[in-house]
Amino acid sequence: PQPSLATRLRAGETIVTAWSNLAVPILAEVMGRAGYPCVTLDMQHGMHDIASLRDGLAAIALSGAHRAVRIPVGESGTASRALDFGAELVIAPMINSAAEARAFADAMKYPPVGARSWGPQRGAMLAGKSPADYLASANTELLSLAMIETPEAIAALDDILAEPGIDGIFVGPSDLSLTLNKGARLDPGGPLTMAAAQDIAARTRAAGKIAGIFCLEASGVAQARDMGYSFIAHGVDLTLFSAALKDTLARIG
Ligand code: 3PY
Ligand code: MG
Repeated sequence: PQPSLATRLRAGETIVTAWSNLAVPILAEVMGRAGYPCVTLDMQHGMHDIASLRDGLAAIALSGAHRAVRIPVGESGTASRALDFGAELVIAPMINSAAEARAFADAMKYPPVGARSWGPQRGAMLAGKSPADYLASANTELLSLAMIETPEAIAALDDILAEPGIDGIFVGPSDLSLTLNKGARLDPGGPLTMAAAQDIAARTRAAGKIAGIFCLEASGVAQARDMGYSFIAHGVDLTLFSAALKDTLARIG
């Protein structure tokens, strides 16, 4: 069988994930079939709900790509459901303290690391695992990434990284720029944001954990990889579809 997402990331591979906003399971599958090694279903700013998560995760599995989910702010219970439905990696937005990281980790990991409740029938089915095999591998194979997108989170970063149930972080450069600039402007590719991203990657790698980031521009992917990021999001279905339509209309003339 294909190596797990956790195995690939821990081996140092760079994984670029497509970003599914439109909550159309077939589109998520199409992104996987196009060659993305991973597809992330976004429940925070994207339109996914529990039903599209259920069907979207199955559709991604059909494409052979890895399955990731971003949950809404403060919804640790949804992190457990995403895992139960077959997510291999969950991103939690706006984690600003060790306590918030621990609440997320508790939902992601079975005892003794956390307090996740048992019931992963669908997740085990998509992973092709028996309940016993699923339990034996879940805490190490299913990854929890805490989003770092405020100065408070940067100040708490070492404590967040010290949480045993947190496998890594994921930088949101838009919110990070908005909060670093105290709401004055969005500047996700600006020097202040990029310097913070560089520092966050270095501290995360020093802690032996996975560094992830969202890239708005394709050119940002190589830059992020050079900073030490290995789980990199680029390519939003809504944006890509709109650009392709405009391109087609332009070529019709
Ligand atoms: C951000 O840039 O703030 C994000 O959350 C990216 O999705
Ligand atoms: Mg954000």
